[in-house]
Amino acid sequence: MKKVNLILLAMATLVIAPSLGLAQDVTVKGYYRSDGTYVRPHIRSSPDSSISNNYGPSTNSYQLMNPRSRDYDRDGTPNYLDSDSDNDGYFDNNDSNPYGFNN
Ligand SMILES: [Ca+2]
Ligand SMILES: [Ca+2]
Ligand SMILES: [Ca+2]
Repeated sequence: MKKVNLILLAMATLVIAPSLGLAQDVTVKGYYRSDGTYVRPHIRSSPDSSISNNYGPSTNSYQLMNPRSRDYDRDGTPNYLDSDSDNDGYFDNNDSNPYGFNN
């Protein structure tokens, strides 16, 4: 009986887990911008109206494919969970440069 429950739980997890956010990531293939710059393949969050849940820029190749490890201000809270990713006092959704560019 217990084994059956475990199998059912495992199956339910496989079906439900992707709908909880894991499946929302978008894998972007490498491409060239119109100005000729190459954009390496990377993973980003699916577009929505909120900036604060974005993964933000990666700072190394590991972060490129592991967006949940990106932590711009290195405070231990990854960008997608950090409401003020660059720690300048302005929340991401009200920050014209949420990752510190041009600040
Ligand atoms: Ca977003
Ligand atoms: Ca952070
Ligand atoms: Ca900010």
